[in-house]
Amino acid sequence: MTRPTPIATPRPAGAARETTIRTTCPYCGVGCGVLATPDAHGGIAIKGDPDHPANRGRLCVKGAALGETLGTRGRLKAPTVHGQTATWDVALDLIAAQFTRTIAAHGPDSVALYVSGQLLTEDYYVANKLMKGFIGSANIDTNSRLCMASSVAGHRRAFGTDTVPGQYEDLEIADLVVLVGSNLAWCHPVLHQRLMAAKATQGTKIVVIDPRRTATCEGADLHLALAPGADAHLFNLLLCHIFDRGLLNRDFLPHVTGVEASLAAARHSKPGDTGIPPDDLAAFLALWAASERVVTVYSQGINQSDSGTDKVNAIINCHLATGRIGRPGMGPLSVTGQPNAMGGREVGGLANMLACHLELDNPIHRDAVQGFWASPRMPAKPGLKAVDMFRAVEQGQIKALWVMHTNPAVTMPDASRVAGAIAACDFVAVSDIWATTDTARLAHVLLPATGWGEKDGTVTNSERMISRQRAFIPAPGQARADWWQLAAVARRMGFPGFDWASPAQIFAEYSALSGVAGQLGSDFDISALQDIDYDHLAPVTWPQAARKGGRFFGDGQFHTPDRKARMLPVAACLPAALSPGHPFRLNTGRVRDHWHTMTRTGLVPRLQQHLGEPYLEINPDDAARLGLAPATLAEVTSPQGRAILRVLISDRVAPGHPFAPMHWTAETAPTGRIDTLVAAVTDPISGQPASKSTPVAIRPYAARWHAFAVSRHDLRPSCEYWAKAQVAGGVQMELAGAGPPADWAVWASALFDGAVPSSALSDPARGMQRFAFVSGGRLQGAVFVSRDPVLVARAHLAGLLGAEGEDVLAGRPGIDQPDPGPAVCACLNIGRNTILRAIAQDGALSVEALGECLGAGTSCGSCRPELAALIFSHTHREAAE
Ligand SMILES: Nc1nc2c(c(=O)[nH]1)N[C@H]1C(S)=C(S)[C@@H](COP(=O)(O)OP(=O)(O)OC[C@H]3O[C@@H](n4cnc5c(=O)[nH]c(N)nc54)[C@H](O)[C@@H]3O)O[C@H]1N2
Ligand SMILES: Nc1nc2c(c(=O)[nH]1)N[C@H]1C(S)=C(S)[C@@H](COP(=O)(O)OP(=O)(O)OC[C@H]3O[C@@H](n4cnc5c(=O)[nH]c(N)nc54)[C@H](O)[C@@H]3O)O[C@H]1N2
Ligand code: SF4
Ligand SMILES: [Mo]
Repeated sequence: MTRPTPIATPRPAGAARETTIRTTCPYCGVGCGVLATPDAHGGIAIKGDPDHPANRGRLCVKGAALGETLGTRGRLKAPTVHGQTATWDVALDLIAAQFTRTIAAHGPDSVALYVSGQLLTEDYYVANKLMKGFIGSANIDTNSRLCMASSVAGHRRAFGTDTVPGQYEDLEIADLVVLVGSNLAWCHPVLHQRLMAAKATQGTKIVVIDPRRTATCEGADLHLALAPGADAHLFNLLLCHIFDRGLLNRDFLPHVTGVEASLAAARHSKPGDTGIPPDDLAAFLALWAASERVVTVYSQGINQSDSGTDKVNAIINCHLATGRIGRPGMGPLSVTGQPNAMGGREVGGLANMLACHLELDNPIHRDAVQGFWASPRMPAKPGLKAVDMFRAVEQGQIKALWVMHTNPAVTMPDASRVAGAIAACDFVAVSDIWATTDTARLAHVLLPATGWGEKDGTVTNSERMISRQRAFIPAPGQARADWWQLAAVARRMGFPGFDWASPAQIFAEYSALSGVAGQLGSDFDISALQDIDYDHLAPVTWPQAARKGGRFFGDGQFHTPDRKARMLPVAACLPAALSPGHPFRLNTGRVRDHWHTMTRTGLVPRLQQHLGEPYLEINPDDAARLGLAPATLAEVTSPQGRAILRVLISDRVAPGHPFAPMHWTAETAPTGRIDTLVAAVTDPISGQPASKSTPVAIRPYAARWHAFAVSRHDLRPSCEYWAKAQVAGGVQMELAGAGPPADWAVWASALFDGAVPSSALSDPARGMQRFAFVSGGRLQGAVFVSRDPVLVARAHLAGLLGAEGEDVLAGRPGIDQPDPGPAVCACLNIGRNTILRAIAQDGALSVEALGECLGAGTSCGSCRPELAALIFSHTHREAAE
């Protein structure tokens, strides 16, 4: 198993010497160790920590670009009240007074906290203590409800506790790794690299189960393109196969209940329900049956479903039936999304949990936590889950809301309705690092938080490894840590027990509470860490005790009253049928180089070059039927809302099942906000939204003109469609509209904030207009308008920003020279077209050959699956996307 590695001492206080600080990446749940070293130019050099057991020195492209996200420019540096800068005292007093007043008038359930799996454990602990222990309401929920809730519910149903049985190392020991509803190559890239390395050395078989052919499929032996939502049918069929082949594990079954009932329920699933070609299905069943060491990794394709919890249990059923759990190289493994999704679960951040894996609905557990906190009250019933919480805000039942480290106006399903509810709420406080997020704009009180690199605490990754995030740069302005903000409000509300001076003290209290939980039988007992040297805490996996070997349940001991695991009968069902009005099922998710609402990755030009505009990936047959040409715009509507997205025609998605990414906001592309379309349908058990299957209608967006602009300064678009991305010299923007402006020169001037174009070129017959803005002899900006999507080498034009004496309009920049295309290798900025040319003309027919020829894929390695995909497309002569 992975053992904690001793780490070097972080910079001693006051030391002037440049010292490398060990910290943890703030993005995905892989939880990679990062070395941050101040460089000679006032920046921070970022490297993977070779001693961190999660990544052993590797970083993906997002992690490697972390240094470029630091800095204080544009940050929220002081509290604001009603848009005016205020002191901390004024802002905190106001929050405390509003919460106190609201509770006095309407009871504790009239206030709520909506927090985040990106909070540090210490922040989360304080939020939970304040809300549950002192305000006396369980109305604290987190964006983990949108993310991990179905896994939590599935674990608790099967194991009696929310415990992840396995570890990353299991992926390297396994003979077969099944990735279900997980685009691991893009979303957990370093874990994917570890898996690919294991495949290269020992031939690990990999199966990907996803309706979409993702980058993850490139490294797989088998891709099952199942019908959306059919996962429970598939795993029910697997359970039947296990039984029929005599693979039930007779030694393990005494530790399991519900075998017969589960099998009986599974018999109702038919191969045709899965949508998988019979040969592929048979190959999968045979492979799973034949591989004792099998890990089934699952993520949002499972969790974000109206039957997410059932899907989780259908998977776990197969592992329990075969006893393939909790031993090296085998088990179900739910990979967590956010850096501290797991820590939030441990600390009881969800509305239906208590701290340290204790149960809110267990009076003994409640009393124990209340006693430990010496708190006046403790809610006996669960609080509202995220979707219901914002409904209660809308209906005025929740009258004071504090949102911390999350952007629900963008990422909640039915996002416009959620934004409307927040806007209409009597009192809203938001803690963020920016003032301009879609949610922050709706706040009455805005609190400046310290961000990554400025704050201290712990996070727990997908394999239960607790690592330190450490500060290595000063906080901008008056920004303060999230825990500090919460504790300060709690004290002002008159509550005792919120007097910590540091996160170390909070961690000590939390570990001590986990000891109390341990005495009540909880598996989450990290009390051995309460006296550790917090500053020097090395990554440590719980349970630390060697008796468990770092894994759970191999001994057949579960956390149910009879110590047995539960197999759950799963009555598999498919998502509700589509209606003629909304005949497409919209799948949503992530792209490789962006993190959620892009408040960090959006700052880094090289992370915009891979996929820098909101898009709709749609099958060629659908596109042809709808009359959607490549690179035009599509209008997507659902009963909830409307979006305009760039058309990306691709047979990676099946007919009827287009895909769109979730990252764009009112700041970056107002009509690209995908959750304005998504229905707030939830899983009945977990309350997790089904973010991947909204019925939509699609038609061409009737653009009369398209434009592409580059500018050294921010632009002021006034048209219906625009999407902005940062480039090295400023910004670039795609624009389009349904009606042309009366005067193009006036329009261009308004776009450039009143600047007067220094040159113009116009050909109205062809719908062509071009304007350039030169000042001080240097190009400040340019905009190219055309009737059809603009043909110009974007990177080339953006690269001319700030250049001297460029006659960009007459020179038709870049049109007559090869366009490198969107960057595939973001580290070395190597475009898709350059790579395709190397494949077709130079015969670079392997990822290694592309590396030798162009350098592509030789830095962080995140693009290697896509390089493989481009080679595959070429050699299989597929229709170009
Ligand atoms: N680059 C990047 N990485 C991230 C993040 C990010 O924003 N950007 N966010 C992090 C977070 S918080 C999370 S939760 C994780 C999410 O990580 P993933 O879950 O891997 O990512 P998603 O793209 O949301 O969805 C995964 C896949 O589910 C598939 N899917 C849709 N419907 C179904 C279905 O019915 N069945 C099956 N089997 N599959 C289906 C989609 O096609 C998609 O490819 O990523 C983390 N890592
Ligand atoms: N359609 C669709 N919707 C989805 C999903 C999907 O797959 N499809 N996925 C869902 C999932 S799994 C998730 S996890 C959510 C993620 O959704 P969100 O959590 O809403 O998205 P983020 O952009 O991560 O929001 C984090 C916010 O915290 C701020 N911030 C950064 N650092 C700090 C800090 O240190 N302190 C404070 N207080 N603030 C800080 C950032 O500026 C940003 O505004 O989206 C969900 N929504
Ligand atoms: S794999 Fe995840 S944790 Fe590791 S560097 Fe990339 S984003 Fe960060
Ligand atoms: Mo997530």
